Amino acid sequence: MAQQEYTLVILKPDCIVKSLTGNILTRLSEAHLRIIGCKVVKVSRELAEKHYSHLVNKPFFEDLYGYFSGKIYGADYERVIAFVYKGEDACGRVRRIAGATNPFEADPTTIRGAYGRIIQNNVMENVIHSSDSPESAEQEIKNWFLPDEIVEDIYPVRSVVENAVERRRWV
Ligand code: DAT
Ligand code: MG
Repeated sequence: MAQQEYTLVILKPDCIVKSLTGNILTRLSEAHLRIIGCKVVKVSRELAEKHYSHLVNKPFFEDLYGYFSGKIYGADYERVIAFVYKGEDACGRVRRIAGATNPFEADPTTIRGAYGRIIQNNVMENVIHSSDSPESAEQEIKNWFLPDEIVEDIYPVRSVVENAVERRRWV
């Protein structure tokens, strides 16, 4: 079997605001990968800083955070949808369908070229995140998902017994 790869895909808040989720997932289905994890996430400051650790010190980080967290769109849109995809050349295949970072430079047939734009403060509304390499994917997937939130064991795990952890349950 061909070498399997994993990639983290995030449908960003502008994707949700524009009701593009189904459309983008259809585009991604052309990569012939399989979804092995999926969840809706309200992005905390801590998670955003981990995810964009290479950009935390950039002057545009505050604006990037406002966009990526969805805060600039209001409380109904403070969420993203995160996926783990699996398959041959998963990172490359999704990146090619997603297109270049800057929507104005992206090929118009890519997701970012077709649906992205630049808004105030030079924020790139570029619809989708995808991991740029298997190494980035591993770090990013571990930031976003617990082992049991993915239907296959993809990286080594360790067992822990957690006592007295307070959790919320339905009444
Ligand atoms: P990509 O999302 O293509 O992997 P990246 O990791 O370099 O690109 O940057 C992450 C996001 O940060 C990107 O989707 C848009 C934003 N960004 C990057 N460089 C920027 C810049 N110079 N000005 C404004 N936003 C930027
Ligand atoms: Mg990146």
